Amino acid sequence: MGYIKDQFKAKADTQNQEIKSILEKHGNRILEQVTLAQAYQGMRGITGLVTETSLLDSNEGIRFRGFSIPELRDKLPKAEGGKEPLPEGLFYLMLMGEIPSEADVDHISATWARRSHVPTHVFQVIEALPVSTHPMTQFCAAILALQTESKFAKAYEDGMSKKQYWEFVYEDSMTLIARLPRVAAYIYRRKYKNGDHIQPDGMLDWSANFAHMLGYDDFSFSELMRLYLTIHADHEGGNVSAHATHLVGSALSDPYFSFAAGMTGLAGPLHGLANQEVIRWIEELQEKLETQEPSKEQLSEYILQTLKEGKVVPGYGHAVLRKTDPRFTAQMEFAKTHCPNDPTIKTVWNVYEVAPPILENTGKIKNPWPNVDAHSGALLKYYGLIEEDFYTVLFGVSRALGVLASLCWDRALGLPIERPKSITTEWVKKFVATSEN
Ligand code: CMX
Repeated sequence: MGYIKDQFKAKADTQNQEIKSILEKHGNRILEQVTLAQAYQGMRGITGLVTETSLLDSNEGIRFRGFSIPELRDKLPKAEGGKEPLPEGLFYLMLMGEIPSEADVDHISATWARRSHVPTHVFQVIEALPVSTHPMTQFCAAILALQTESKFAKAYEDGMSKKQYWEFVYEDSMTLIARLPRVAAYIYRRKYKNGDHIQPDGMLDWSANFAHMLGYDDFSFSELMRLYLTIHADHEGGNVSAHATHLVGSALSDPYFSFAAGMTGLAGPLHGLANQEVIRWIEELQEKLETQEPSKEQLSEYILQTLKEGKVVPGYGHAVLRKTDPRFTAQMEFAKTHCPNDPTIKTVWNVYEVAPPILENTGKIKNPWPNVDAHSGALLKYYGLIEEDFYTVLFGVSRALGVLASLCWDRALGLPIERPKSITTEWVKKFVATSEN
C-alpha cells in the first residue's frame, strides 16, 4: 500500500466515527423543506447529498476543502519555474483534506506515470469507431474499454468483504486517472493529426505529459493545462457529471462504469459541452460581423439577436452560482499574463462587459454572469488547439480528479445505494386536493 492510501484510510476511519456520532445525536434534524416546485424543477436547491471534496457558495464560487481558486493558485505545489498549481496537488487536497507537500505531489505524479500504460485493446476500440465520431463518444467508449482492468470488479466477483470496497475503488481510480491523458491524446491525434501519435514522457508531470502527447512542448501551454486541469476538477456533488458518477457508483458499479456515466453527462450542451458551444458562438459572431474584434455595440446587438432566436448565450448563467465564476476569472488572469492582445480573447472580455446587463434585463435568468466555459475555448484557440469539439474531453480528464476522489470517499464512508423517492403528477393532483381540504 502506498503511504497516501494508508493515510487516506486512517482519515476515513476517523471521519466514519465522527459521522456515526453526529447521526446518533442529530440524525433526525430537518435540513430544509422540499417544495412541489423543486420536485419538478431539477431538484434545485434540495440538500440531499454529501460530497466531501468541494463546496459551492453561490456568491463566492467553489472552494476545494475550504480553499478558493486564488488560494489554490497560491498554495498548491507548482512545477519548477511554473506559477500554476499542479493538479496532482488538488487531487491530494480533495482526497486528504490538506494542502500537500512537494513530496506528496511528486509521489502522485510518479504513481500516475507508472500506471499510465493503456492496454492495446482500448486503442482498438477507439479505432473501431469512424474517425468522424465525436471525441466525447470516443472518450466514453475508451473508458468502458478500460473497464476490463477493474480490480474492484474482479475483487467483487471473488467475494471481497464490504470493508475492502474503498481499497479497490482507490486502486481503480488511481489507475484510471493515470491513463486518461494517454487515451484523450490518442483520440486527439487520431482525429486531427492523421493518427501521428506521440509516446508519453514518464519524466513529466501529469499535465505536461498530457500537453506533450497532444503535441505541445512549450512551457506556457503546459502551464495552461495545469491551470485548466485544476479548475475544472470539481464543483461539489450535485452537478450532472459528479452526481452521475456518484449515483452509478452507489450501485457498486466500479470506478470505470461510474466515471463513464459522469462523462456521458458531461457531454450534454447544458453542462460540459458548453465550452465548445461558446467558442462556436464567438467565431460565428466574428464571421457574421466580419471582424475579429467587434465593438461593444455590435456585441450587444448580437446577444439580443441570439436571445430573440430563442437560444441561450453559451457560457453565461449557472444553476447555483450567482456571481462571476472564479474559474472564469482565473483564466482571464492567465490570459492577461500570457496573451492579452489576442483579438478573440479580447472579444471574450468585451462580451463579459456587455452580456450581463442584457441578460439581467430579460428578467428571468437567475445568474447573468459568465461560468467556467465562457473563457476556456479562446485560450485553447490562442495556443493552436483549435478543434473545439475536443474541448469537453479536456474538461472530462480534469473532472476525473474530483469525481473519483469523491468516489473513494463514498466507498470509504460506506454510503448506500442512492434511491430518492419520485412521485407522479396523478399523485400530485391528489396531494394538492387533499391539502386544500
Ligand atoms: N442565455 C439565455 N437565457 C438563459 C441563459 C443564458 N445563458 N441562462 C439561463 N437562461 C434562461 C433559461 O433558459 C430559463 O429560461 P426559460 O424560463 O424560458 O426556460 C431562464 O433563463 C431561467 O434559467 P435559470 O434558472 O437562470 O438557469 P438554470 O438553472 O435553469 O440553467 C444553465 C442553468 C447553466 C443550464 C443555463 O444558465 C444555461 O443554459 N446557460 C448556457 C449554457 C452554459 O453555459 N452551460 C454551462 C454551465 C456550466 C457547466 O455546468 O459546465
